Amino acid sequence: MTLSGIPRLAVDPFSIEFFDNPFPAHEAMREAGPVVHLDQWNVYAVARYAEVYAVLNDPERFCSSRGVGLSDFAKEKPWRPPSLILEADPPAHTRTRAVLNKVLSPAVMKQIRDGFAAAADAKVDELLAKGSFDAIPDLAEAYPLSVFPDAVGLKKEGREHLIPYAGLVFNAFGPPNELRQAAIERSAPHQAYVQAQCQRENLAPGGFGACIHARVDTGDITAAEAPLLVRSLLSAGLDTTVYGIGAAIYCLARFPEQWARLRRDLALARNAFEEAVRLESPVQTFFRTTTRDVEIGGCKVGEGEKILMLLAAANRDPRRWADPERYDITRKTSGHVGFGGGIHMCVGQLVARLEGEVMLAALARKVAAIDITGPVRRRYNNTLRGLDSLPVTLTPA
Ligand code: OVV
Repeated sequence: MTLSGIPRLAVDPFSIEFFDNPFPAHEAMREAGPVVHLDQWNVYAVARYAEVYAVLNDPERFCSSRGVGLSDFAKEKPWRPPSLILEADPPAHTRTRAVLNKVLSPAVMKQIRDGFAAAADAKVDELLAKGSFDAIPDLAEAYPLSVFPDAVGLKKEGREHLIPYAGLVFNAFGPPNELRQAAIERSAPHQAYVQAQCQRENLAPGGFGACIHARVDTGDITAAEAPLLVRSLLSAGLDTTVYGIGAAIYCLARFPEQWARLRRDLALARNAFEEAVRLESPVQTFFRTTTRDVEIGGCKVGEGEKILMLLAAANRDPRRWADPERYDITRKTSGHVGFGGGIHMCVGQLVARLEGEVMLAALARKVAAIDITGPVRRRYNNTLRGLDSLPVTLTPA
């Protein structure tokens, strides 16, 4: 059956079976056509690189202000007040984006780099002393938790809410399945924590949070907007890097020749992280909503339709990537959509890359081998792909 020539698929990209092995379904969606219809949730989807790229780069026809999850804000009340950057279109988006661009700029990265690198070194020394540990809680979570909340300027108390809050935000982009409903049901304490920490008086001077509030004084944003922009950092700035670093460790443990290559040339650390973001795509999907009748890849889609962008499938599209399943730390990774693309492309990408680079460089300098020593367990989320447990043993260099 087709809708004006658009293939209809029964794939549910938010089911446990899909999360356990999304790759055959990614291929089926790419091969079926440039646009497919997913009957389960009554949405269109694009899985090929060319169409994902086209949708990301046409924010006038494919908007974000109606939400970048399944829920259409024109039809349903959002579960929290919309993000002023993620869930906004130009011209509103342009002003808030400029503020976060400055707060997370290359100049700011230069100031925080040595501290982030020293913390990565210290974490690797501590883990080498242990020898065997779980690379998800003890490394992928522990390292970002040791640098990012301090960089934002958060107080010490209550930080245990940060990862559950982010898990909730990314589950909430999905359909009203068990994962989303359970996360929202348990969200009140996490939401209360985040709301309080976004206030100016709770953010240490010099941090990302205080820098956002300082833009109220320059007239770039209002006092009411500042806490919501801090909320974006707490929503998107921690768990994403946890999944990204987890992905990189998982790749380097499974591709020992790439690990050896990295150890021979530490300058590859930044691209080794980038390639893990391409291959694993910690953020698997985002939606857009059509603002008018549109054509994508020769297929007609009406106004007000949700379009699911399968970033992860685009990042392994053989039409775009040679040997797409291979983790190759010397690959030309530019153009991957693991950080999205276009005007909404990850505003925190420099922080993510900094954390990934300094952690992989510290490991490569101090560790001879990373061996997986126990059962690998997946963590299920409607948007994020990553592990819950990765038991490893490190051999010192
Ligand atoms: C990219 C992203 C993910 C989740 C939340 C937000 C952004 C936000 O702006 O709140």
